[in-house]
Amino acid sequence: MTGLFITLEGPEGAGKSTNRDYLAERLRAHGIDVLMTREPGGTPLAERIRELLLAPSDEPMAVDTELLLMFAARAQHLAQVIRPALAEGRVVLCDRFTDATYAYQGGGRGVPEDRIAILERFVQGDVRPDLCLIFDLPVEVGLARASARGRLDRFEREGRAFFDAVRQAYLRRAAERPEGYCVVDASLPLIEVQASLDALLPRILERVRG
Ligand code: T5A
Repeated sequence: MTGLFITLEGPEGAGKSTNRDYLAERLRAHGIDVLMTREPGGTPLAERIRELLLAPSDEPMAVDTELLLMFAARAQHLAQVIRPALAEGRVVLCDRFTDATYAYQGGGRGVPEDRIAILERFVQGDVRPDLCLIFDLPVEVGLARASARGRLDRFEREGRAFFDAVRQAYLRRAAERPEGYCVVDASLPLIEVQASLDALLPRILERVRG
């Protein structure tokens, strides 16, 4: 039995966590067994790696260190949480996954895609999201939402050009493989974003039920 792996992606403050909770609630209302998780993180050890990645520090983190820590956390998350849940036939809703690496480390930091692809194959084997929902919105809108929460993490301190590159990288990936992605307009009021998810629900339920 294999489950369904759905990832939620997008720039800072796009509403991924809010909408992951909403989607889980809607799927559960249909009797679907849902596991919610996030990256970087998702296990105690991976959450410790997340702390290293997000904490601002006087010592600049080398780009390769950041890339490898993302995949180290992912390896742990896959082993402990994602693979077992999929093997049990559950629906996994994951707040960020490897598309974030292509967007942030690839688009934002300039790591060549083929280097990321090598690590993707090494760490994930054949595990790929069945569906990736990209919550897209103008950079300034997302940053305003994220900064309303107070203290900024290491990524949120980046400049506008970084986040523009992240957003474009996400949109490029969605355009290259439209069958695996769904771009949601996350700049709309929450109720309208959730209506977009409601519209997607039949497609998701059909895939869960095979
Ligand atoms: N990262 C991650 C990488 O660089 N590479 C990788 O491989 C991975 C996996 C942490 C960082 O790690 C980087 C990217 C990130 O910078 P994170 O914590 O998941 O990842 O990222 P954040 O984007 O910082 O998480 P946020 O919590 O800021 O964003 P969300 O989850 O998109 O937004 P959410 O749901 O918390 O909402 C933010 C606020 O906006 C409101 C919510 O109520 C909340 O207050 N909101 C709306 N307001 C108005 N209208 C709407 N439609 C709204 N939707 C939500």
